[in-house]
Amino acid sequence: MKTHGPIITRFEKNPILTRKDVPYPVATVHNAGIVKHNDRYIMLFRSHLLNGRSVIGRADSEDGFSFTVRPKPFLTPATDSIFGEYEAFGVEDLRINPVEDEYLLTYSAYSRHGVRIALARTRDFENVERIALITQADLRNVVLFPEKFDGRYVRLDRPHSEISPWSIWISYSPDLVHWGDSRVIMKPLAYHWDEMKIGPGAPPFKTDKGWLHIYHGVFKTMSGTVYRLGAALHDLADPANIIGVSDSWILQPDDSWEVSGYVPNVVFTCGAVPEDDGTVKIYWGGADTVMCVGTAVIDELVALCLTASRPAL
Ligand code: M1P
Repeated sequence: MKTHGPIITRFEKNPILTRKDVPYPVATVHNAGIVKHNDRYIMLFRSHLLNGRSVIGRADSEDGFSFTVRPKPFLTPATDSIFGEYEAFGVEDLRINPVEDEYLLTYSAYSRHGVRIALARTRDFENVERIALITQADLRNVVLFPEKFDGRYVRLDRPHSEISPWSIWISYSPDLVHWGDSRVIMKPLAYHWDEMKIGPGAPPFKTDKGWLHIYHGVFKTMSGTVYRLGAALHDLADPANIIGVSDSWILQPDDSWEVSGYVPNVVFTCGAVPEDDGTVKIYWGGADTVMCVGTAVIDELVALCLTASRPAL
């Protein structure tokens, strides 16, 4: 196991995407979901429009580092049906969840009623079908496991709660629409880098030792909050069982575009791509303003969870 030095090696040409790369007027490019589809990397990123509301853009890449943005946004707020009512203020922080033979898109839907999570599906990133609004208000950061367990879909989410610190919960569904059997599985740890709140980050991916989940944790300082990334390992057969959580963060804001921007001191992930060579590309928004990428060795992340672990609950 690595005992010193960075766990994530930042790409030397970060940031990989900024508002200057977008052919329509936006203030930011951040918090992108990403997958490798037909040997191409597809990134669905969030941008604040110049009225402060968010849409989702699409960028494509051959190598996972150099991206070209499509001329028009990929997903804008619906204007009809129940989705129109709940997406009126914007769509944010989309995750691309590869589940069985399709991609399930989970994203924050904002409206005068608060924030809730919408779920849509695509197979080709051309046709998108909205399925359901899968949470009530004040819930964010939903990621899905790539496989069903006992015939049910499984998700992680993060209710907004001032009563119990913002924690990570698990829920199950037979049909993607109705969710239940919810319970908390991971909490912020007092006097620790993630003591204020935690939230699911990238959709979990399979390793031979467990499902690896990169999450975000927040610490409150005298001059604001700091968003960092951590790693947790879930049991392969029962993802509600967390078998290890890295005691130390794996990434913190260091580069100038992570320390300063739309929201200072933020690294926030919505996507990671495991590669055949045993590495994983981890993507994050810097200061809610730009997109960055770095590479880690999967075995080192797993070892960090198993050998230097803090309690999950
Ligand atoms: O500004 C940092 C992040 O704040 C919120 O995340 P969370 O509710 O998990 O703390 C979101 O607005 C997120 O988009 C943003 O990056």
